[in-house]
Amino acid sequence: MATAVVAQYSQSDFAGEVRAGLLRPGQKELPSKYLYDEVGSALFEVISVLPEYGLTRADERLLGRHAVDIVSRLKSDVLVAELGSGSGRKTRWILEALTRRQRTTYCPIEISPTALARCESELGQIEYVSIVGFERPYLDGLLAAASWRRENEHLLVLFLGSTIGNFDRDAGERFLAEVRRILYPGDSLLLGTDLEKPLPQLVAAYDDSIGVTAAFNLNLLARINRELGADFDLAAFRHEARYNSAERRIEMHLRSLRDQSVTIPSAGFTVSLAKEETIWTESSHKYRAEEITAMAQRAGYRCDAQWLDSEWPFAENLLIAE
Ligand code: AVI
Repeated sequence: MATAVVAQYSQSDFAGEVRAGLLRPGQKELPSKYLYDEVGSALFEVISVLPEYGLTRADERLLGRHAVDIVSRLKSDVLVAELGSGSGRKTRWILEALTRRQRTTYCPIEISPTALARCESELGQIEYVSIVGFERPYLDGLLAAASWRRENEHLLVLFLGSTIGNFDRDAGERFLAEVRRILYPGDSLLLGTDLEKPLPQLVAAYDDSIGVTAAFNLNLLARINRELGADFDLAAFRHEARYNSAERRIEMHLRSLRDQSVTIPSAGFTVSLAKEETIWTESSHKYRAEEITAMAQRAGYRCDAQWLDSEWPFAENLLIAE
């Protein structure tokens, strides 16, 4: 695999965002993108096979069942770019369906070098597929991948796994519009979205019985200890997953079990936490199928087709740039 450019979050970006999030007035926050260091990405892989977390299996099932139909709806000659490729396992279905009709260039866009390497070992063996990886944030990487397209080649952007749900609803729509600005009319975006489901099922998915999601969440504090020299006592925090019904999202928090103060030398500050105070680390918005069609339209797409999973409410949406 050719890897085009290296650009990870710098330690000073990390320190600055940790400082801003923990010193902000009111609810303390940490950006969810920092959950995914090497340990966090490995824990997320485990989450994706937990019995309580049906999201990844639903995404894979839909792609496995409908890849041929999805690909048949695309204009011919397609360059595939994937935002946040992860391990690339789900993408195999789409690439295999495409290679029945064309040689395919696949551009995974990933901030994590480990995930890019895993993606290459997972997908690099598919005949007629060439991989060009971009180790960059999504939109930078997409711009770079778009510049690889040949004349008459259409772009198929994959944004799977309901990562859109980790954006606030408005920010998600703005993001779709920004992706649209990089596309030409007729290009497409395959968007995976987790749908609303009964509360017990939803909460269990983010608070599993063997504590993997708790470890995933707490690893963010452990990462700050490792990389910024902080002294978070992990035993003094508890993972919490709660459903915010007004916003229709699961929120992950870390609850402080006592009054405490934590020093983060590389970010140059000390923060006090009261007993029961929480640090908000992630939101996972849940959608309604018709809401996605409307949101896509406002962002400059037409929803060509939607495939829904019957076991775990989840939608695969094929959006065409207008
Ligand atoms: C990556 N993303 C779609 C996951 C989700 O379901 O929001 C992240 C996750 N957080 C806890 N469990 C899974």
